[in-house]
Amino acid sequence: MLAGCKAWPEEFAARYRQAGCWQGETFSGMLRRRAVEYGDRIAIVSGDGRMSYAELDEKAGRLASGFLQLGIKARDRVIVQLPNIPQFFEVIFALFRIGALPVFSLPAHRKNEIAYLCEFTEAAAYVIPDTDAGFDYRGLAKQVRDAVPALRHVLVVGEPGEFTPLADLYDAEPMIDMFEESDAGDVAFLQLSGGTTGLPKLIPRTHDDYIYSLRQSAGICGLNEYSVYLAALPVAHNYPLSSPGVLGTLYAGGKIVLARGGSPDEVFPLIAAEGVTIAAVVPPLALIWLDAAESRHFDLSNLQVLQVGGAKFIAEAAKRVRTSIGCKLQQVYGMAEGLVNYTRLDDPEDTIINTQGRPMSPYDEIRIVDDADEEVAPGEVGHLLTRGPYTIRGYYQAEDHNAKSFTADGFYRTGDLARMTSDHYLVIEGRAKDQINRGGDKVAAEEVENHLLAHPGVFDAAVVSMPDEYLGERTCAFVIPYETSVTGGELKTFLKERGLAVYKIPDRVEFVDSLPQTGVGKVSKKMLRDSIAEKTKRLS
Ligand code: J2J
Repeated sequence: MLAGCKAWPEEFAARYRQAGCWQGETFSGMLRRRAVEYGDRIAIVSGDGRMSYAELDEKAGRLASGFLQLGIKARDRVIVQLPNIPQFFEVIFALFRIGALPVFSLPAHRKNEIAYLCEFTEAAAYVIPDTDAGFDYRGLAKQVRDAVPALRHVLVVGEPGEFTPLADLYDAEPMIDMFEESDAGDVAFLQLSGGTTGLPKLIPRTHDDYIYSLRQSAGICGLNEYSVYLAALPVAHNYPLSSPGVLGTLYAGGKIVLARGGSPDEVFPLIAAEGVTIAAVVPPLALIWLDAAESRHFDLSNLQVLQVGGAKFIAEAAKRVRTSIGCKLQQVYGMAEGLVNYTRLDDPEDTIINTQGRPMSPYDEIRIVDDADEEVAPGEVGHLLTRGPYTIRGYYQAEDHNAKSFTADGFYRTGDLARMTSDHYLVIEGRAKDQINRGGDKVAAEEVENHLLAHPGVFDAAVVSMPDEYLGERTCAFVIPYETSVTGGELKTFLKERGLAVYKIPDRVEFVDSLPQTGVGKVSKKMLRDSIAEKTKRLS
C-alpha cells in the first residue's frame, strides 16, 4: 500500500475478497475490458463531441505514454483540476494506466487549496483547463508554482500560455512496455474530504474498494449499457464520480452526458436530446429543477431517476419530485471516506421521502452511539460510525488525526447524527462535526477561522452555520475585532485575496465583544448557531 496509508487488517481484507467484494480489478483493466466489450458504443457526450469506449481507451493509452515521457511515473501524484470535459476522463485513465495517482480537486478551489495539495502530496504535475466559467486557471497555476517551486509540470487543456499544452502529450512515442499494472489492492487515487480541520484531509481509495462501490451502486441504481447519466455536478466530487456517477456509468457500459452547469435551460434540453435516464443533483439544484419543471413545459419523459444527495433533502421538496418531474426520487447519503446509502428504486414512497436510504453493501457495518461510544437504544439519535469494504481505515499521512476520526477497531466517525428506522434505513438528524454544509459544499469551520485570525484586525473568530431556505445552511463568522474600524466586506476581501475558494467565504460577518463559552471553556458553537438563527428569523 502507498506509504502514509492505512490498509484494512488482513482478516477483513480476506473476508472482503472471499465475499467477492474485492475482485482484483483495476481501473486500467476496467477500461480495457469495456473497450473490448463496447468498442464503438458512446461513452461520453460533451456538446457536439462524442467519444466511444474504444476512443477513450486509445486516447488514455496515448496520453499515458506522454505522461511517462514527461517523467511522471508509478505512484507519482498529479493534481487534476478539470471541469466536466472529456479530457478529465482521458487524464485520469492515462494516470491509472501508468500507476500514477490522480488527486481530485474541485474547479472552485483556488491558490490556498491547490498550493496545499501540491505541497502535501509532493505533486509531480498539475492539470488545468485554460479558462472555465470566466476564470483563468493559468493565472492560478502561476501563483501555485510561485508558492510551490517543486511542482515540475503544469499541463493545460486548451491555450497553454507559459505552460505545457496537454495536447502535445498525445503525440508521444508509444511506451506501452513501460506501463505499470497496478495492484488492485493499492491506492488508485486521493480524494478530498469535506473536512473539519484547518487543513483538508486526503482520502486514499484503492482500485478494489472503489470498483466494488461502483459495482454495487450501478446495480442498486439499475444501470446498464442503455443507461444515460447526466453529469451536472463537478465530476471530481465523490458523489457524481461514484454514486454511481460517471465511473459507475462507465462500469455499466452506459453513456455519460457532460453538462457544464446545472441550470434547467442548459440541462433540460439535454435530457430530451440525449435520452438521459438518470441525473444526480444536490438539494438546492433539485429545488431549481422542481420550480422550472412546475412553471414551464419541458420534455423530461426520458428521465427515470433523479438522485438527490450531498445534504439533507427536506420531505416537502422530496414529495414534489414524482409529481413535478415525473420520475423516481432516490435519496443518496454518502461520503468520500466510503459509506454510501441509497433509497432503493422500489422502496415505498414513504421511505423514499423520509429517509436517506440504507447502506449499499451487506458488509457495511453501522453503529449509532452516544458521546461515550455506547450504542444508543434502537431508533434513538446518535453518532454514526461505520466500517466496511469500501470505507477507509485512515486518511493519507494523518496519524494524529486518524486516532480521533477512527475508533480503535477501525470504525470511521462520520460526524453525522443519525437514527435508524425499524427497517434499517438511516435518517440524518444533524451533525456533530465542526463543518458547514452549504448546499452540498462542505466548509471546515476551523479552516476559515484560521484565515480570519490571520487578519491583523481580528482578535478571535468562530464560524458556524445559519439556516438558509435555499442552501439549507450558509456560513456566519462571529468576529471579535481588535479595533472597530474593520468591516465585514474587508474581511471577505482579505479571505479571497488569500486564495480561499469562494464557497468558503463567510456569507455573513457578525462583530461581537465576546464569544459564549461552554462549561469547559470552549466556544459554544451551539449558542452562536442559535443566536444567528434567531436573529435572521426576526429579520425575515
Ligand atoms: C444529509 N447529509 C448528507 C444527505 C451527504 C454520495 C452522496 C454524497 C456524498 C457527499 C458522497 C447527505 N443528507 N443525503 O461522497 O458518494 C453530508 C454528511 C456527510 C458529508 C459527506 C457520495 N449526503 N451528506 O456529500 O464527502 O454530513 O460526500 O458526512 O462531500 O455530507 O460529504 P462528502
